[in-house]
Amino acid sequence: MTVEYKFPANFWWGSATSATQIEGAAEKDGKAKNIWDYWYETEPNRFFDQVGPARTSDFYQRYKEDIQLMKQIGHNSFRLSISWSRLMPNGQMNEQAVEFYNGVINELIDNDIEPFVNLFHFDMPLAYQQFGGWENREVVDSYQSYAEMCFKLFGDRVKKWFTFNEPIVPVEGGYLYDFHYPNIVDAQKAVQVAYHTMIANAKVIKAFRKLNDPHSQIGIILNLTPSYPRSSNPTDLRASKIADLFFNRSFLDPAVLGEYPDELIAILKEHGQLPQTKQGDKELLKNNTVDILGINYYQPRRVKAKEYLPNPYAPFMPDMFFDLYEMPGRKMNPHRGWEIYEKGIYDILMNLKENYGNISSFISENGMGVQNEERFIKEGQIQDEYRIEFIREHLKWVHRAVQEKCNVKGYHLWTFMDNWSWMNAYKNRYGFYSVDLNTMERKPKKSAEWFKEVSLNNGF
Ligand code: BGP
Repeated sequence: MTVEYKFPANFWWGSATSATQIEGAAEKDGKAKNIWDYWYETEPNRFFDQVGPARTSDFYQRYKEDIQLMKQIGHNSFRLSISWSRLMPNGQMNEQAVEFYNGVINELIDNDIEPFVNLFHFDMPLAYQQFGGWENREVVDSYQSYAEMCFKLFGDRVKKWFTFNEPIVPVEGGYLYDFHYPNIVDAQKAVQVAYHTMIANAKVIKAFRKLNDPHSQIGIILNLTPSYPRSSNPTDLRASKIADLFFNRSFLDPAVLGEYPDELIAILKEHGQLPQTKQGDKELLKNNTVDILGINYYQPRRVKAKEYLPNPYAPFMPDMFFDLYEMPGRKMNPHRGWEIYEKGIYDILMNLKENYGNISSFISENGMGVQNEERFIKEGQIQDEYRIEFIREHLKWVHRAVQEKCNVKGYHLWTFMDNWSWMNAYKNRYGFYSVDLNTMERKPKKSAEWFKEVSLNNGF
């Protein structure tokens, strides 16, 4: 077979998951509640089909079988997250959780799959949220203790660590647009939460560096949404630039460059929205940037200048500076309502090369959520041609970025098996494997078999 799109040696092929979305066992073996357990308990109607995080693919009990399935499709790496509320319920180490995560990590390594471990994937322990979560700077210190505990327990075997997955999402969902707990709308708090998250990132990196393990790396995973203006009209360009500042550079710049963009600070200052800071924060951020960046890419952001003048009395929101724009003829994933624009992944990588020192990166999530995939079963298998095409077309652009010397080292699909997702529960399926929630049976979709070939050939 000729491999037209060949990737560099040792490229990481795998998939990504998160604790709340796959583990199940939400109330088992000493795990404390996180905000998702609590929110579901109090407002089940907000979740698709009223399905909560307790009802998911049960990785907690089936991880050995699942790791065999990863191996069967050629994974050489896999991302999981550790659940803070499982590992340290009530602030103390939970032996049963240690045993579970040790089991998973060892099993992965024994099967030649490198574990990529993320410390925080949207799942704030309820006990800390009751003290304000990331609004409260003391929670940053608790998070640091938890991270240090993880390094101590698993750092002899885990060599790729991540401080956060998509830290902007809890800010948007929890403090601006009402799709994560505590679902309040308050831009000032949103800014503070965003800031504390990056302080937490820097503090944990600082603690990590003290371990002085030359074989380990630490990074952050950001959802980057390249911002494209409707036209080259200066007002559209300006609107697009501001959207980029709010939704990409607010995390990308402090994580990689160690400082916030001046333009972002100027806007927040002008509107009285600067966060509270402490002496020494600037140096902390500057001296503790990431080794590696995970890029989650699903969709671009199309932006135009505001149609109408914003109400001068309305509270501050990022959207007062731009409107979103539906580009005519754009390709859509109608299930999730997200635009599919494959070249976006290349634009992100080129931007990192040109403006962020070509930091070492990998595609940590990319994927296509589809409803009712049973419709596509033929001869007992889900024929998810659309997913194969989705991955292939994105990979072509990643390949081109590699040719142009972008420092990108791998591709992980979201996700390994169909799983529970935040408010959407089981609505959109993303996995290489389908999961029957009644029998818990896993079955490979066509994309799993295709991806196996890609991984084994290191290209396609
Ligand atoms: C990312 C998250 C994942 C996952 C994915 C798909 O933002 O990191 O946790 O859920 O998006 O999105 P959704 O499940 O909302 O369709």
